Amino acid sequence: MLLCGRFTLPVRAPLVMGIVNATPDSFSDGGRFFQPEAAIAHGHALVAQGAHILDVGGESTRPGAATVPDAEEIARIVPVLEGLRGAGVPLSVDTRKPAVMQAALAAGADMLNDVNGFRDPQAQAVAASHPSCALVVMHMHGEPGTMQVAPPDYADVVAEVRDWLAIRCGELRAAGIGAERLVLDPGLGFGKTVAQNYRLLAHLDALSALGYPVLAGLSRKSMIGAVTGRSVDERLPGSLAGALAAVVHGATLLRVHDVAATVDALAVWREVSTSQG
Ligand code: HH2
Repeated sequence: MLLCGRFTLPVRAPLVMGIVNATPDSFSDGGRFFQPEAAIAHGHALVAQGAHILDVGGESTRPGAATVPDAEEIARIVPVLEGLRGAGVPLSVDTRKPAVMQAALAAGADMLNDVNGFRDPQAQAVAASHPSCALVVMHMHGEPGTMQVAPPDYADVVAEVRDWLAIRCGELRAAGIGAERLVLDPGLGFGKTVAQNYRLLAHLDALSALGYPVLAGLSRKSMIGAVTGRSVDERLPGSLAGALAAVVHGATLLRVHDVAATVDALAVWREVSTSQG
């Protein structure tokens, strides 16, 4: 079970995390849900489509993105969290800033999704000061502004990402955070080449072997475009194939833009897997 603020989630079945980007510039839906009313309506629609968690973000982390001041990011996400508090699912907040995490928890967030992997001691302290929020610990080399300029030449990307995540989890556990609050994420598209992203996707089980649920986020990303030749708004079929591959290889949470289509794909996959034996 995953302790997730007001909720406890089973981590056996694949869980779908629907993306709510309250940003003007996200790579696939920037500007569509920038107004709080639009973001709140989108969040409710994703829950109606079957989302198990909503991930609210106020800063794009696409490659090359500039950082947003804390106050601006807080102003973007808090009204959205308040508007979605009654949606009936856990609310995650996608931020790497301790002050934003603090404000999000005060506004009722159940989960902190840190693309920085809680590297920042202050982010660790915020997480430790809250008794029950879940934490998504994501691997990222460098930071979004520059991460794709020269992705590192990992000797063994799977082992290096796994070991990095294990260190972060060790730090969080040492800060008093229980194992039942942690989720690991390889950070697909964050400072990695296309080949490195696919290698990680094919070896997610190496991360789940650490004993924590694994989240995969590849929806509409350039790793899909690289093999299909499709533009961002044409990447749904490729994203669904990637989502199913992630589940087969050990992911229990999928972070997606297209919730309804992902829920359908998972229903078919689940039927096949329960018909096997
Ligand atoms: N990907 C994005 C943002 N946050 N968080 C986790 N844990 N894992 C991911 O793979 C991940 C993430 C990028 O996608 P999106 O939010 O759609 O775009 P943008 O960062 O441009 O807002």
